[in-house]
Amino acid sequence: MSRKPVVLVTGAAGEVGNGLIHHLTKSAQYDVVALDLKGLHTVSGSCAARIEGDILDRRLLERLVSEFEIHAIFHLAALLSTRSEFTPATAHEVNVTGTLNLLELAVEQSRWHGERVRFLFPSSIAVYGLPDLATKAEAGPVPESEHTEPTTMYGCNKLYCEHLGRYYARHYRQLAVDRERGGIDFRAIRFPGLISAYTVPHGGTSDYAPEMIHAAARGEPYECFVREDTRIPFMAMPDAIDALLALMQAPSARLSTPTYNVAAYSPTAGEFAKLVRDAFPSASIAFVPDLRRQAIVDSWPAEVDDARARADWGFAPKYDVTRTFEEYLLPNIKQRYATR
Ligand code: AKB
Repeated sequence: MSRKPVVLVTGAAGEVGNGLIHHLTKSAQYDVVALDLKGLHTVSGSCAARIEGDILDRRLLERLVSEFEIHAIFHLAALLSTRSEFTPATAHEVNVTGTLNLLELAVEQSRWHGERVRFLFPSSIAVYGLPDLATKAEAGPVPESEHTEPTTMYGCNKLYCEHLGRYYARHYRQLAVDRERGGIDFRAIRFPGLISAYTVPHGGTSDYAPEMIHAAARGEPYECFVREDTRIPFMAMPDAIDALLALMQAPSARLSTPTYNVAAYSPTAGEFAKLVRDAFPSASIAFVPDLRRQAIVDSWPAEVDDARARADWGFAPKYDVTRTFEEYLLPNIKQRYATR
């Protein structure tokens, strides 16, 4: 029985998933299987299948092996940093055991069709843990190898899964007599805060930027939960999706590491608020720091060094902060709320 060669996207109904599937199906280069717990009706594009299910459901994953020939996986399903702090054990289950389940699925798939499965994993700036603001200020653009001491369950999960992916790609069954070669081609991107014109994230600690602009577009007052001087890296969602697609398509020989930093700009929360007020003069924005969430964001770098991504696979964000507002956010976000 022939199975359809497909690309599997988990977390398909999420912020990144929605945009990624739109691009994947538009190119018609891939048949896409969209998997998420719920919300798949929001996924645009003609998917080969939309499956509502849990990445912790091993019987469901076995069914995927029997029905599809999976050649690439974008594993986007995760609980983000703030939400994970309220349910750390559940976050570990979803973020780590869920990822382990998908890696096992990829190995099984590779056994069946004999090719390496490209496994794209969205890691995060949350894997970094700067110990204090003085160190954060002195650190400058942080490279992949420094300050990887996360202070959140989510950051620990993401850092561990980077190593888990590297293990499955390079050391899996290393003591077996019939050691299988290279079932998985694991590639990870440490994303900064992501800003979408179409969706607002839930449960993240970088959410203040997208929340602020969407509140202004809706004409609602916004209380920002971090200080005005808070600085971390951000990126427009289209650049995040382009980065995932570029890394997936990069020849393995070009890649010097499994995990890459990417970023585009690092405004302070106050600078972001000025851009929002310039765009929405009646915007009501107050800074009311939540000291516990503030401590998380203060442990994340102000900037990351993405030189490796630029050198190895040509990462080059299209949107700086000005273009993000003028060409991406404002025209789309105004239209989004005008039709509401
Ligand atoms: C979060 O805030 O948890 C995420 C992230 C920075 O990975 N948006």
